[in-house]
Amino acid sequence: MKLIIVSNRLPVSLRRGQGNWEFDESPGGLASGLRAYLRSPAGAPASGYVWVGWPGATVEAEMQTEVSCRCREEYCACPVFLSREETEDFYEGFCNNTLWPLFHYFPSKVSYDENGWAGYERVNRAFAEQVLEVAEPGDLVWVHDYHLLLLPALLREKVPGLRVGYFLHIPFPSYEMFRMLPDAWRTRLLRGMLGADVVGFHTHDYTQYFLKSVRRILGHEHDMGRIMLSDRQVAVDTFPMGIEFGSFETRAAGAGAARAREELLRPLGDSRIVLSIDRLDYTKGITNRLMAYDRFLDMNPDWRGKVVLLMIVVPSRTGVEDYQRMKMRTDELVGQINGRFGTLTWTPIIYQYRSLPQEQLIPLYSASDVMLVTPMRDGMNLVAKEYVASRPDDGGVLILSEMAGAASELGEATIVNPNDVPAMARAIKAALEMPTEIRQRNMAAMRERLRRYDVVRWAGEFLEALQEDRTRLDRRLLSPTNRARLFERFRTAARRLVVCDYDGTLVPLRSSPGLARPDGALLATLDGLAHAADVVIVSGRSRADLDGWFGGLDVALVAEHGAWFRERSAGWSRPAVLADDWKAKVRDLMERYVDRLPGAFVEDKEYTVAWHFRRADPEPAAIRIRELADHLISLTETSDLKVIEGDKVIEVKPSAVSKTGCCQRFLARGHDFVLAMGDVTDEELFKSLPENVYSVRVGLSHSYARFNVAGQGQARGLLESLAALAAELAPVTSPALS
Ligand code: GDG
Repeated sequence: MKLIIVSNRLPVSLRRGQGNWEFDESPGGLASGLRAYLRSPAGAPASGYVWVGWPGATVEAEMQTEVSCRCREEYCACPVFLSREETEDFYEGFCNNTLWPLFHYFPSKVSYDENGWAGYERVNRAFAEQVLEVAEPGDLVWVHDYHLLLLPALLREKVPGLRVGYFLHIPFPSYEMFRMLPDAWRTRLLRGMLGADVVGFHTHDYTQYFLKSVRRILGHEHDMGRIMLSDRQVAVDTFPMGIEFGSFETRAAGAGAARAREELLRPLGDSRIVLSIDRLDYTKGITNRLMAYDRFLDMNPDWRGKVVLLMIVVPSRTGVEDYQRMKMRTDELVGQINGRFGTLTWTPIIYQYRSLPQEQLIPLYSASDVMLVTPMRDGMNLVAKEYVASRPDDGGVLILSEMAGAASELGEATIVNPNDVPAMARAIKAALEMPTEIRQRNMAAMRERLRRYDVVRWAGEFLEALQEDRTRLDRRLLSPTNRARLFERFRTAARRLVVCDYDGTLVPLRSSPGLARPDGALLATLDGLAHAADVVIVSGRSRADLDGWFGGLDVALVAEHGAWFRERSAGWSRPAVLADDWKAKVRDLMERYVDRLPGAFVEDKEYTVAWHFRRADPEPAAIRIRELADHLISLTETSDLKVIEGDKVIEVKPSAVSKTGCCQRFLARGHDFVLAMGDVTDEELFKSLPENVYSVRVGLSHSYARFNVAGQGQARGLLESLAALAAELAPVTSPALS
């Protein structure tokens, strides 16, 4: 088993040298974090890893083989080559002009360009092809970040059994923001992510926002973060990314950093240092930060001449006009502040517009009294964590935006709102004047947490979840061996019985009960099965529905959860005489709740009344259903009625009515092979069955059934195969059910 890491950028970037391509390490939190994990003793599985991604430049066709070989041999990397046009539509287009601003809450900057979307789809497909070229059975694939939201589903389409994890490094926005995308895009993006077995986010909020969008847009519920799809589960969870804590700590305490610190501090004399480092981006809050520093100097004349803001802005997306404007605005503001407060001997802001080697970052971190990390939005922000890790002296104060993912872990930092310029100005003053004892206590607490949850632990936990999850699900599924045994038992049995639920087992659940009619293939399957087995369809449907659909087949029927049954080639009977005088009261109550939830409706049957909410908005439905359930339970608690909850439906029926009770009459007839298949509403039946019965629950959930099949499609497949086998067997000569 090898690990396949997939990210937009490879950990190496190509640069055109003299007549040749040169290779540099790619910067950025994702690349350096994963590099650290792969280097660690706990990292990369024994059989190795390969990294699939874009090499950062357009490589001419004739050079691609050579570049691929070098990437493979020297960096375990597998490049995805993209044309200039592809990177424009994909990267500059959909990634940076649509997803980036939307996911960072800048809706006015979002472009809804269709070429961008087309490019995004095309490039995600190109990534899928490349991954599939290197993937082998048993490999783990770990897809990263917003550039590749469609990739997990594309991979699963081609290789359904592949283990795929997905991690988003930027925020997942609230539903109100995400829904701004056109329906076709937002649906595809969510389905793309749900192609993974495990989906991870930095914070609990992002996880919740994602689950909410999935519920509202795709209609999939979740149970403690597990989304039940028709054929599998997706685990959605929070994994806050850490840093290589030990490495920062050791280097900060080393002699090299001490020398560099000295050199840095010498020209600054006794000035206290406030540090700011980020990529030039509108999400980083650079303008507001400068305004806060301006306000701080304005309000605190005593501090003038005694403090310096060291501001490193790393160039990014330099070709984009918006970013060029931002650069001009930053230059201008820095000039204004230096002009307004500076003297011949003191410059308030030392501003560097360039990238620094990491070796220079660490002395900067460890020499600064205050670190200002005040993004407008940030998925996590590793700079904040690197600052904390680089303070083995427990010194320094971190001022951190509440909009950075890191704020949910670093509560001991001075937390600020990046829109509140006066509060940030006050925070700078308070940080500079913070008593040593408090400063050290805060720093020590944050360091302890980051030391424990470092990048190796982060990656390890994610990959463990990916592996664990699969193992657990595998255990519940009807395995090929058990399936073969079931077929053998069916073949050799003298009398066979097949009991099947209808909705959710024989046909998929539909938005309205009227839409879930049996298709021709299903009728043929049941007819084929009835050739060699006694077949009973057990349903909550009315007898009129069942008669209309299956009246022509030689099968037995159970309607309204057991209120009625029909033996093969006989009329309908009731197991007991039932009262229906309670129905009007229950129906009235349910009607009241229909008025309170658009899309809900009441189905009135002979002995049961059902309230359906499959077509309703799932958010308000989740509230109403609890209220209605409470109300129904208190209304019926002194009566002989029972409230049952199904999939997007709640029903009231007489207690005497039960599928289980009704099925017992069919079970006690000396069959030596029994298969009972059903869904959530059949748990009571599964519980009552003897051990030798093949009980099969449709969907991956805990169950009293012996086995699970992943979804309704698989349930149908099983019956079709049994029907094919039945055709080879002798017909049922003396039907047991008659
Ligand atoms: C995404 C999310 C999330 C910075 N300046 C220089 C330099 N850096 C290094 C830092 C740090 C990394 O770059 C930046 O970390 P961020 O956390 O800001 O992450 P990004 O990679 O920009 O972006 C972000 C992250 O993914 C991880 O999930 O935290 O929210 O946007 O490691 O040290 N490195 C060098 N020179 C610099 O001048 N060498």
